[in-house]
Amino acid sequence: MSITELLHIKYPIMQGAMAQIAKAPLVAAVSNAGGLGIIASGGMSGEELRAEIQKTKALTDKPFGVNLMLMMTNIEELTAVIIEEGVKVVTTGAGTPKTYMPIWKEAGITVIPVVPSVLIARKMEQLGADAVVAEGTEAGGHVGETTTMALLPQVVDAVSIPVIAAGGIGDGRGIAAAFALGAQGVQIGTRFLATDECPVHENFKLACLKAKDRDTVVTGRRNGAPVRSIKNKMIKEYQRLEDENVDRDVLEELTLGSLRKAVQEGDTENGSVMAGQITGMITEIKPVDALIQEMMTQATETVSALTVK
Ligand code: TUI
Repeated sequence: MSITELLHIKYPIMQGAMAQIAKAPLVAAVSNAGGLGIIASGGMSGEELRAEIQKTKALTDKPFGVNLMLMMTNIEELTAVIIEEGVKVVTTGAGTPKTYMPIWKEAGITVIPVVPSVLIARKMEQLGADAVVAEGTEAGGHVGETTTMALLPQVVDAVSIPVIAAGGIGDGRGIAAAFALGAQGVQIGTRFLATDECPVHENFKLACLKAKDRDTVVTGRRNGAPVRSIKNKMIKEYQRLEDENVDRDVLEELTLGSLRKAVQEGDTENGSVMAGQITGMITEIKPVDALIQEMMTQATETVSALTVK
């Protein structure tokens, strides 16, 4: 079954679940445009998630999903809300969904874990995942080590479930490249930050427009939670402290509430501006629908340009 059939969507585009950002306005815009919008539940309580699901339902009658960030401790509470509200697609990140998989499958939910390696992709297939998102280190936020270019074909060869590509995809050329490497769909996060409907502070969008190809960095590798974000004052301080080998708590204190600072208050110097490497090629804020149309047209043109005449 193709990914569009599996998810009941028009275009093989999923929206990456960006913590505190991927809420009803963006999720509904992506689903209305023919992709799959995904609510990021990381940091939410059960009732906050329920409210976000209900807001999304009020804005679209198309399918959408919920992402569960597995470093959270309230997954069971969030799962109950997902089942009660009848959400049919769950994606997972930043950990293994092993304990919850039977509950989700029992409830008839399509489960799509995000994976950073072949080993974890294989594990997810064995656990009963319906598809996997293979996410390269070009992505924003919590990342693995392998690039999309190298990871994707290796995951495609290793599993027999559909593979969706993520990390470093920001336009139709990227979509075409992902399909060339065997993906059946793409998940796009960063490019959706710079859209009219994205409910992130304007300064965050402007930081994405301004950033160039080398302006994102990965910090926190030593703590076991590597995160890619746009270099700023806070990140430079973090790197200085990391070089000094300070205690974990000192680093945690620096990053405490930092995502909120950037996303909600627009403090892009002292906050955490998580974004992927493709932020360097974003030049324009546009509506989600126009962006998706443009990307699909460019993807189709890119593929047909390969045809031998
Ligand atoms: O999850 C993401 N990206 C994220 S989550 C996030 S929220 C956050 N906020 C502050 C600090 C840290 C995180 C921001 N960005 N992407 C999916 C992803 N999943 N990348 C890597 C993984 C992953 C890692 C290990 C998936 C499975 C896994 O399994 C470990 C195991 O033991 O099986």
